Amino acid sequence: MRIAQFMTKRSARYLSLAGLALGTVTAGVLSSGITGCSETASAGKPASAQQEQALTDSVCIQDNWAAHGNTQRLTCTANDVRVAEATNICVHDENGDCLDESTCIEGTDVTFTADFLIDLSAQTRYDIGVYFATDGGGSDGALTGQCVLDTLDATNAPDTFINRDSGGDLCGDIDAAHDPQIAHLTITTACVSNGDEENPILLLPNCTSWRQPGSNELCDEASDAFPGAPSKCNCDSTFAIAIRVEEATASVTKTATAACVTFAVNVANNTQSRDLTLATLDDDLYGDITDATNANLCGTTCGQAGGAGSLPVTLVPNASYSCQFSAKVASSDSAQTDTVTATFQNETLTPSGSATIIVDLD
Ligand SMILES: [Ca+2]
Ligand SMILES: [Ca+2]
Ligand SMILES: [Ca+2]
Repeated sequence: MRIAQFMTKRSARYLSLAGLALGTVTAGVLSSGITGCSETASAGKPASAQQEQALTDSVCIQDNWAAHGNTQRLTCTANDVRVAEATNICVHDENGDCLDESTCIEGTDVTFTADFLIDLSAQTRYDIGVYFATDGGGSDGALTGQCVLDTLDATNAPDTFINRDSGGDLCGDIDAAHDPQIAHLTITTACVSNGDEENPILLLPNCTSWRQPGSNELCDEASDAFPGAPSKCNCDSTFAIAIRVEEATASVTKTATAACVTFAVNVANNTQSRDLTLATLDDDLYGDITDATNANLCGTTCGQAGGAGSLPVTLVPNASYSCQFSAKVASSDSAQTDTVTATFQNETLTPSGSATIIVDLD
């Protein structure tokens, strides 16, 4: 998963303050903070399913060969039987249904069903074993590591299955009259790309094994399907099928879009002998700054019983009322001026004070 994060620098600066005489309101910028960030994220989920076929084993071909007491390295130089093609691909979703598009997320497991065409280019061969690497294959494809082994039977190859053996042999064979074999297999494997940068598809290294006349033995479980000799197998470590491999990507972007700027407000009764009763404080850009529910505000102490005190409030001569509010200021290259105006009960005076700021978050 790659994460990209961007945070723009911010700057907030104030340019000027202004106030009026008599009842005086001053507004100043105290501080600013970033707000209004957004995030997006997504991630893929692997699907999983049980193997459906009866004659399967979780073993790679060299490991299975060795498990039967063979010490030579397999060479798999023969070409008698090979996996030629995969068609009718269905990538399972978490419910086992086919995805609309055959894709998998690199680094996760993918479960799919496909029809594998298994070609014969020799005389009759017996007890076909089809090994698929389920770990991407590593350096040696389906020779060692993690693999699934399937034999052919009437269930997974219903249209082409033939078994020319008798005596309890269960493993499908291939002959000229039943070529190619078509194996309908469900495989769960690591989603590994074939490395094609323009069209990355699922790498599915595989090997096939068979028995030639003279080494045809009883095959009644999947692990009996191993080569009749070190050369009697075929491996394709670059085999890939049409399941598009997508990189597991997610991103988070974070952009500063607005700042909370805190303004200080001071309302002074500049008279010598007259009480003034402060009634309201309104900002021409942000509205009622004594309303804590005002959506334009990040917060306010103005008019708050637990803050600067509720309004109305009586100011004796030379007394003042001080509070502060924070407002959401959008980023802008140009100066923004807002003005706070006070009103008083039973008075017509409406003093105001302004502050001009630039909040440039680029
Ligand atoms: Ca391997
Ligand atoms: Ca057989
Ligand atoms: Ca056999």
